[in-house]
Amino acid sequence: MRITREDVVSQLLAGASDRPVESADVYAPANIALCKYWGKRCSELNLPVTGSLSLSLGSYGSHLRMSRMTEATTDRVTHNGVALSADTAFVRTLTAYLDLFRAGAYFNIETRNTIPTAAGFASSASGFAAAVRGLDTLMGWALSPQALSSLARLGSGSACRSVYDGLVEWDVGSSEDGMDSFATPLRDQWPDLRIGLLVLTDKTKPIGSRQAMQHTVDTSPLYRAWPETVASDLATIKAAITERSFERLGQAVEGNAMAMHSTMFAARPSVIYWTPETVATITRVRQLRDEGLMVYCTMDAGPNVKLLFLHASQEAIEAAFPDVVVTNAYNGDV
Ligand code: 2P0
Repeated sequence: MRITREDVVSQLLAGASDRPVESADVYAPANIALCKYWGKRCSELNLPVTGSLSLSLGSYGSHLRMSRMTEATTDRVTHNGVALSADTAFVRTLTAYLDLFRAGAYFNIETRNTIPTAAGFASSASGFAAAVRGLDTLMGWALSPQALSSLARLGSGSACRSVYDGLVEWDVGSSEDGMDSFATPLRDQWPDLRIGLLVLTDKTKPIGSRQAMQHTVDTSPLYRAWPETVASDLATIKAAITERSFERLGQAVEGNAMAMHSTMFAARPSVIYWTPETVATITRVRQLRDEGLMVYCTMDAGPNVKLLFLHASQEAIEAAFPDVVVTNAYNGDV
């Protein structure tokens, strides 16, 4: 029998306390995967083909205020101060997710992103992690971080990692209901790690990540090599973190992003997020490395490049990329 999101929600909420409050005001950071989540074994539950590992972006993420409306007949969603129409993709996905929890009520939701949204950095990760935190506070469930992570995954896979600050690993799990597929913070943290965001374009993406991911799994002959690549990269990345070997970390992180994009290039038809600016930035990063600056890059389902470096290199990075937005996962409590 096929397991539905409703089945999983009722399992996760069984035994939760029920002390609703008037409104909730919460925050969740965005995250950048150092080892990527790319491909699902179950799209209903957002269960991944492989594990993944990310670094949260500290104060760059989603603030969310949420309350229940008794008289309303639809949810009301405001994003960065603008009321969103019910037929935008974001509201449709969010509303379908809230259907899992509404028990007859509709929600008034105000979100505000601190990450540059127009530049395509706004992942669904911080939005869904904040929505889950909002629901937990509003309904007074007092769920465990593990349950919050699992609920966030049902909204968007990468959101399960945005429940935490710092370095976070999402376990692939093996059970059919996904109860063993949730994220936890790594025991080893690395406070000197920094992610730099580079805004290369504000054009909308040619294809959304959810669709691109499925298309790659379905059609790319290179996807067969992906699980093995991740197994090796995840092990290297975790070992490099434990050993504090930045070079080893950076090589595996950059290689993992390149391998993910290679699966997309080989999809039929090809998924190409890269623009000439993407290639120029990658080239510049290599040049800087040749000159002795320890900086690596990673790319997600979009044209923008994210830089990985250590705090000690921040000044040099800012000199080389005057527009870089430097994020620090360790602003918050890790
Ligand atoms: C990641 N990405 O690990 C990878 C790398 C994009 C490239 O997670 O369908 O929005 O909601 O589970 O989480 C983007 O995919 O996909 C993503 P769904 P999601 O960060």
